[in-house]
Amino acid sequence: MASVNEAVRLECIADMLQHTGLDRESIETDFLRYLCHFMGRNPGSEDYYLFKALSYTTRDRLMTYWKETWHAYNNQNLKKAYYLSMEFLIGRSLSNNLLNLGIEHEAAEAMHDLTLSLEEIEDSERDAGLGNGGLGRLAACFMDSCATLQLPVMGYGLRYEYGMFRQRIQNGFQVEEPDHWLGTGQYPWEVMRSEYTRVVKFGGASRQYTDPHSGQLTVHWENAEEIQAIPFDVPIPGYKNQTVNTLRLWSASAQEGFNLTEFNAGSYHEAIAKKSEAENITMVLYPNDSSENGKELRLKQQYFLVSASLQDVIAQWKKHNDGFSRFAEYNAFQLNDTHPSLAVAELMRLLVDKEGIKWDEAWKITTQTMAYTNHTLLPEALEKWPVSLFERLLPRPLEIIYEINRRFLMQVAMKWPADLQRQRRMSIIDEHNNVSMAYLAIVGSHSVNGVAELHSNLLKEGLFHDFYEIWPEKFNNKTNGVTQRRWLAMCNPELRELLNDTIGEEWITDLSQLSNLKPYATDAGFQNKWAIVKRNNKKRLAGLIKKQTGVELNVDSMFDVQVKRIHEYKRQLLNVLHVIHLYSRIKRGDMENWTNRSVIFGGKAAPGYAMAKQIIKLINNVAEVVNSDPDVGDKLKVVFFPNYRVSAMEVICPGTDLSEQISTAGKEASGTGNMKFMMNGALTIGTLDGANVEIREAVGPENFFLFGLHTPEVEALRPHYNPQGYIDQCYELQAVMGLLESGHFNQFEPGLFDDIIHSMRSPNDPWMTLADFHAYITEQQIAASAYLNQSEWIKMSILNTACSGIFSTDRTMQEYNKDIWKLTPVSVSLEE
Ligand code: 26W
Repeated sequence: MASVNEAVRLECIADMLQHTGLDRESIETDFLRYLCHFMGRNPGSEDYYLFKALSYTTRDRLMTYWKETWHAYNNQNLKKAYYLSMEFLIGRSLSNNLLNLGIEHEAAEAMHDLTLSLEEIEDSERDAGLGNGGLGRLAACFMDSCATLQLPVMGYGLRYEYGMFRQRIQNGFQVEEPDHWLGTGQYPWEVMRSEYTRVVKFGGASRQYTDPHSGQLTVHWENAEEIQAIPFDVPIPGYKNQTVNTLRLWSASAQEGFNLTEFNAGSYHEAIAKKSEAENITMVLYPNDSSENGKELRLKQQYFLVSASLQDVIAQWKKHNDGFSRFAEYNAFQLNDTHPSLAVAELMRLLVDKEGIKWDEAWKITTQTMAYTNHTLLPEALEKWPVSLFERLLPRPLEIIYEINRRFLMQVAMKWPADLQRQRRMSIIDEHNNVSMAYLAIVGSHSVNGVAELHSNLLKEGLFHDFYEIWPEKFNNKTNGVTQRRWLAMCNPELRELLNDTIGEEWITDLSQLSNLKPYATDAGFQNKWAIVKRNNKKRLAGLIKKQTGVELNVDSMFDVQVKRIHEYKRQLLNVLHVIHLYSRIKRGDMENWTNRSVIFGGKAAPGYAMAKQIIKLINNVAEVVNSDPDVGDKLKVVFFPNYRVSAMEVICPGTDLSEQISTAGKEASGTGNMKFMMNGALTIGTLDGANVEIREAVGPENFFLFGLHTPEVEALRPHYNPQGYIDQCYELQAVMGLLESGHFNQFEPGLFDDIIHSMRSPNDPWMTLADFHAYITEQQIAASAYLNQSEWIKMSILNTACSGIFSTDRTMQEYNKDIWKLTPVSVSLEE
């Protein structure tokens, strides 16, 4: 690469800045230039073109800062962190980038001058749905916070051609449709960087040989298939701070001249088929958030991400450094769950095989740089890969895992001599010849964290107890958060203005400032303003629901919302039982202390998760019966919001009164939807699970609707759980089960809900839905009565927002940084 002198570089920056003014006129000029010159359209053309033109205009304004940030990070010896994640659930970027650049108003005015609506243009952006749920969205919030905190953190992920499937509801059933989110064109935010292409190997065999000159024993990974990883960079702007961090997404591509021999031998067809097989690696996101074990392509994706990213970091390192003795001082890797935990073996391979570093030295570097975050307690979600699959795809990394395990088990034996049981329990390779990715991650990392207090404690006491006993110092907690830029400032503009007028704007970068709202909680004038904002947000949500489902909601009813992946442990079923209970009350005329409600569900079921799909069907059937019953009218409405996604949540959480967080205690690692709702002034009805515990602590028990068994009670009950006993004791539950079992909600679809009914009636029901039913409907009635006293409710709503300050990912990232990464913030300033 040609080296450019510093004066020229600075001149170039000055020039760029001059041509990308942040004022309305400059935005308008550039927008028109893109629209008319670059794309050959005009302001009357389809929203898609308008969106692209405005996105390019915005990206241009990020570009100077982006270059400068890159320059600042790479021209200094400073420590950097890399967030390795199979998922980044980014959602839309236009409105977010305008907000963080501080040019929302200017852009809106520029569009207005052209008689266009910024809101409509923003609305035409497709979600980048490169994630399943909480774990992927958390990664996206982390990226936003790191940029705002000016932390030198880079994200590494995969550029899936197809993101999370689109969910259509047909006759009440979920139907999955492919989400070709890139469309026919390009994602306007990304920049392809082919100069940083890396090569990733699969298959072949590992051979040892002795270097004839040095006599050194080395290992070669031979006859492997080689696949190119091409990086696409997405800018991640901080909030009004001139920092733009990078999310680098890898796309798989067959090498140029791929299989030329086969090609030349006349096997044209086979050669091309192999090419598309290579490119399959980043074709589609696995739409499953609990198990995808044993799927060859998934393991390939994981290794592809890890190998390309580590090679990238090492290549960057070698540009500025000789040798690896200080590598661990300057680099940190955070593993987002076990999905990228092959990084442990891959870093060892690169250091030992490629860089010629001795095992012990390489192991020190690896364990000092790697840190692992666990996001789930569900045993079925713990990744295990058959050794046979490794032998076929990743022969050399497998050898390295064997060696890691051998040395590790020696350590175990040393600590607990003759405890063979324990050695067997802790082995990275289990008795069924599966590689336990969690154990590999723990052994190879210096930090292991859970994502809420309760969850981190349960890891130490349960799942990872043996490991905690060897290395108590590794274990720590980092309670999740959400970014208030997207989840309050951007998605709730009316509340943002009210907050700004009341307590100033500082909360946007320091969420603890929200506590200054507390004195206003009982101020009648402020309560009034608060109520108006909430009502407007409910109108907006009702409008969207009407458009999507045709169901009309009464905005004065309580908006009771449960949106998240459909999973038995999250207990959407318990919520449905409550709905049926309310319906049954209406039918029998039991209307004492009644509160009108609109119950809103949303969420995707993994395509292969039959029970979750049945739950969706049940919700839709119950909705059908309830919404069409003239006895019910406005008293109760039920909707299933189709295709729940990031951009939907941006409308849903501001318009919610009651947030449902009702998982079986001990099962939800943290939850982050719970935090978005709280921040936007919803009250929570929930179990003592995940971060609910901390939410309740923060807001005070009097402002939280708690119910249900606690974790130890759940575990104590499990061996003698008797669902029939709960039915016998509770006439409301008898009524509900009576309706369900009589087929009232599946009159023309006999037997449809039998599996659901059996699962709830089973003494082995792991989620113990019926055990919490009575407590749940009791607490729901308390919430309903509370809603009748609007001034009290609004007070609690204000307090929920006021106490949500700790649930910012700014706080979370500061904790990761202080305890794990230890990076120094870098300020990027273009003023001089
Ligand atoms: C395909 C295998 C697999 C297994 C687990 C894919 C994805 C997972 C994730 C662990 C699922 C997930 O998203 N977990 C959620 O992570 C959030 C962020 O920490 C937490 O808030 C949620 O409680 C947790 O369920």
